[in-house]
Amino acid sequence: PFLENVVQHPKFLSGEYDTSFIDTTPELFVFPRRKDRGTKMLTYIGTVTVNGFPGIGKKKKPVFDKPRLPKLSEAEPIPAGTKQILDKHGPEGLVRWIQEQPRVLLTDTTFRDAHQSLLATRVRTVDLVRAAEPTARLLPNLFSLEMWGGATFDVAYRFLKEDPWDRLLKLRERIPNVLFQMLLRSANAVGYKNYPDNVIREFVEKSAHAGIDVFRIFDSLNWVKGMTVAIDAVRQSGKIAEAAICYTGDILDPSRSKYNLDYYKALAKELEQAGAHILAIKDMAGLLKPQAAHVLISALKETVDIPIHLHTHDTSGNGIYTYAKAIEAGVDIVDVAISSMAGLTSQPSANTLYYALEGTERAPEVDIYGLEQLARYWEDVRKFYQEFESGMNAPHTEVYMHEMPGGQYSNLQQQAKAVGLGDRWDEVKEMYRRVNDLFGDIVKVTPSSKVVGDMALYMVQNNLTEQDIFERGETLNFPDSVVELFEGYLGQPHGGFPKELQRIILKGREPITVRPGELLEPVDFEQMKKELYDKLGREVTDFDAIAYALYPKVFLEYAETVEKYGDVSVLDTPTFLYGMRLGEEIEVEIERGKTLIVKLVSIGQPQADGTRVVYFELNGQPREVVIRDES
Ligand code: 3PY
Ligand code: ZN
Repeated sequence: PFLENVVQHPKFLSGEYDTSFIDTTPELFVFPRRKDRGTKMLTYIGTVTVNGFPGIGKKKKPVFDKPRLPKLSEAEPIPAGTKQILDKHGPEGLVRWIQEQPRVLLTDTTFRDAHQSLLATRVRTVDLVRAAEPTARLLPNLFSLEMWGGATFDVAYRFLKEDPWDRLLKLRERIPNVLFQMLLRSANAVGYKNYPDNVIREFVEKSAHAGIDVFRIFDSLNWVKGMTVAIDAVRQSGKIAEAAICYTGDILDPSRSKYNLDYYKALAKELEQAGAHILAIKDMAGLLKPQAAHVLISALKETVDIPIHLHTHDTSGNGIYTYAKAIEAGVDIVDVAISSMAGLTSQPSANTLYYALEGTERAPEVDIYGLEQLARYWEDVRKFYQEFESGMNAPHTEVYMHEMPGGQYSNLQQQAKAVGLGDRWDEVKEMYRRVNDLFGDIVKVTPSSKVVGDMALYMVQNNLTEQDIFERGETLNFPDSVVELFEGYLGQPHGGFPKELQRIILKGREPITVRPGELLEPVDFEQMKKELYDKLGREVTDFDAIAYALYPKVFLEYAETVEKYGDVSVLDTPTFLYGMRLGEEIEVEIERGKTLIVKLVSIGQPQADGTRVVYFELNGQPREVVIRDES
């Protein structure tokens, strides 16, 4: 207030006062922070040590080995790669280059889908950043690195308390040679509902600017109309629009005729006409069997002129065989993960595919020694996240029955436990399939898969059958997500909604049939930034504004955590997840060249007010913080 009075004084404004002291004694204007970074960080460490981490609870911190990082000479320049081809020759030039390659190309998903599918998306930026330069040096021949989008954006803010944009920028700085790829849920962006068109455009533009080159765009009902805004925005940004068909059903099963070969061929043609540079087949659950892969890829190669990129999950254990058949049929690019982060609900292993194709004409150009070195690093890092493993430890052919996407399996299992259905998990899986049939056999991928999951939980929890839904549906309170789906807010499924069920669920309300984005008011980003500035009391970036537009509540909670604990992304993962052991000493590099040494000395007894004093040493000086004991 004092300063405000001064700067608004007429004499100050007219320049009558001598203000040269501002320049000569700048230290007068350095104000102490409300709470210093060291104290905030100790408060975080103390809190996790005393109360545990969400999803892990309070567990004694295990002793982990230091991850084995490949030792590489930094004197050599990083080899050029696909990024240079795109930057020099543009999307069309890159597409021509893909078509000239006799060998199959690889996308490495270790930085995104692999950990989304195996470790509930929990891998943190520090662990990715450490692997970044070694990946750029050891795997320069990759087509792309899938490293962003899908659930990583939301989980970064929600659970990891870090900024996904910061991840993108840091990785880009260290990996200048390989294309960066993200998964974009069309009108749902990286969220779970439809957003206004201008939010999608803004998101694409800023992501492209920050470093994304290839956008894999899919719609959770394979509704092309819902994908056009995103495809156009990517084309406008000068980047690669990879439009995806989500694969469901079984083209070789005559009893599943809804999604037959003609369906996929027509869709492929439509996406090519909508402007796709590349066509992706997104087999999110791993349902594409080897012979079907051969039939599908052969047919699509004849249908479209653009390259084809195949994505699968190895849940059934058939992944490598499926890829071998697809590669035989001429697929251009396949998605793999580094072996120690591959298999099961993740992608098939890059290392395994290398050996499967060794000596053949289409064998990928990849350094197996590089893959093995990176596998050691990921084997060690994966242990940090052991509490987030799904517990699936063998091939799971039941996926052909329930058709659950790789990324959903462990999530739904957690959801089931949370509502007390942990011991009825087999029933939930069966019900998931029955709900699919009830809904008219729909594509199941985020967010439509979540709706099927919500309905399955709801039916098991309330002991409902299909017959109950039809007989007593009017009196039932369906989950919100189910109502939204049937209202048309996720778009339109192939063949339409089952009419009678729709009538029951909507209880007389009219569904929409247009693109939801046409009905939503555009977001006024300037106004939103002002609003956020008032809420946060700090400068608001374009990145913050987009995140806030996508998930206001999650973003504000993230901002609150940063205010309270500072930037926790700088902590090593074991400390972030488990806190510290008594007597342990760690180093935290809070910014380049500035390191804090933290030692946990002791934890005091609980006080009458429910708090404990936690005693640390920070750079050798005693420091204590008071932590509320939640137990
Ligand atoms: C996502 O949307 O996050 C997916 O990975 C879908 O498969
Ligand atoms: Zn996937």
